[in-house]
Amino acid sequence: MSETDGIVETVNLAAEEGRMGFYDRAREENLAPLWRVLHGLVTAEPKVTALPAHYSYDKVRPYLMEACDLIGTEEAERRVMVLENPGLPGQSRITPSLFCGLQIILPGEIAPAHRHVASALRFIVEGRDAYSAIAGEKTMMEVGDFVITPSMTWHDHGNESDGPMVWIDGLDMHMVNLFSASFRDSYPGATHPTLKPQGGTMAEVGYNMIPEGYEHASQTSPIFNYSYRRTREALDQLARFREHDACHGFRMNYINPLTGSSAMPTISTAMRLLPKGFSSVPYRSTAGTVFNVVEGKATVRIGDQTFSVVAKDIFVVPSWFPVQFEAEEDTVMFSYSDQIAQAKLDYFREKRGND
Ligand code: 1HN
Repeated sequence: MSETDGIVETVNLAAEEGRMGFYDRAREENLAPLWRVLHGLVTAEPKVTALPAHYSYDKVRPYLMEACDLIGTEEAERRVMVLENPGLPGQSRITPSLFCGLQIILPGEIAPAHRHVASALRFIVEGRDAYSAIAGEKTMMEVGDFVITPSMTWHDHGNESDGPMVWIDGLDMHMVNLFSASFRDSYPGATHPTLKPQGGTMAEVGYNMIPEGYEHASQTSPIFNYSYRRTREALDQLARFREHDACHGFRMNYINPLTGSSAMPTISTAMRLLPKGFSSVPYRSTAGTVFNVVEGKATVRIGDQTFSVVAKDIFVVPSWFPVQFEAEEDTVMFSYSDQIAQAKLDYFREKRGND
């Protein structure tokens, strides 16, 4: 990026020489000429610095295990290896707006209670019989479950099994920090108190009914564990009678049952089934999207790069890169993106097909 990369094309560069003294004096007053930067600020197409990337679980897992030898959950607060976008190194970003990490918790360990403005999602990759306690209610987590920690709710995690538990942490703190709106508290104690029995929320809102007088102030879905068992069954039933989408296959978006909008206010989440042999029509959108393969095997073309992905792998499709899928087996993929945040701000754009 040179100093004149954003200069308006009609500006006479020779004449600029004579204006330098003015620019220097203006800088003393914290003033700068827009015409030298305008087209860098307002680009004709998305200026994408993130790169497509594939994180093979086979390659990443040994690092998670090694981290367990090196640090405990008490010392680390959260034992998470950050998935950095190779185009955005050192920034804890998988896309400009989204965080992605892999958290590992061993039998008997507790990730201590805290809360923050950033919303978080967990997507379970490996293990069983670990819980997340969120706003006073515990949920047990299984592979493929999508679990939500709403903004500013107390949460702690524990592993009651005899093996490691690994999940993806997806957070929106880069959006929060863009607005300088971050707050965080630690709970005085490893866990926070129980307020509701396990399954209480599902009884309240999980059956397409709500109790008389029920109130829910947050914009985040009250359902905080969308179980894989139910999601997978929905996809299977859907695939029996509906046409698949040419770009997305059989795709279901997670919603807040109280509003019909996305389950989280800033992060869109979805699960898709790509039947064996399915070859998608290319698709691009301004929503940078993180994928996790739950089942199957596929070839994913992102821009001019091709990745072979299998169960548990993670890959990222940055804004405006065309993506195309070839399913070698029945393949199920979870995804999260900043689509809903962009849509609420009237930014979101998408294109289907090859143009
Ligand atoms: C966090 O609070 C968790 O609660 C996981 O498990 C990952 C990454 C950045 C900031 C906060 C958790 C996180 C995080």
